[in-house]
Amino acid sequence: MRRLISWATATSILTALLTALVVGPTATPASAAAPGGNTSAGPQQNCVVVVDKLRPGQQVSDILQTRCSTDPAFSALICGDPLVRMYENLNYGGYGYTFCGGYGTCDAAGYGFRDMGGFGNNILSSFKVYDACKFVRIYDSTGFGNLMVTYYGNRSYVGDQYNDRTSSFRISA
Ligand SMILES: [Ca+2]
Ligand SMILES: [Ca+2]
Repeated sequence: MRRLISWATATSILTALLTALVVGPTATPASAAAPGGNTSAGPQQNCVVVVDKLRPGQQVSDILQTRCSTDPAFSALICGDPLVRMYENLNYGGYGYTFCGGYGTCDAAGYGFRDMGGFGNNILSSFKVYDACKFVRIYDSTGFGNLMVTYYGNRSYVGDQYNDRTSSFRISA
């Protein structure tokens, strides 16, 4: 009866299988999520979002432009009037989104983002505000539903209670 494979082939297959068995369990384990870390699928991009000013009677800022990059240094670009930069991790770490004012910094009306879907929904762990922008209201739901808290100034961590929940926000002077 004819052998289907040679001994040499059988040996190399066996070696490959043993190597796989040995290497498999030693593969890098998934690192434990740090507090404020993003454990769900995040944007994995650094994005700049230029938004229109809230008009009288308007609840939601129109988005004028969005540009993203996987380069972490990207956020330094083109943003004439940064309003707020939102980070996926605490202490201003990880990927993030910089929201820029299409018509200057914040005033009392400020800017409002109705839906963080596509802009890092449920990832927010820390943020920095710029210039006249001071008050940040974060909401658990889209459309400014379920206000969680109003912050004044930068936050290196939004806290366990509100971490990874922001789905819409307002920012104003
Ligand atoms: Ca996060
Ligand atoms: Ca939410």
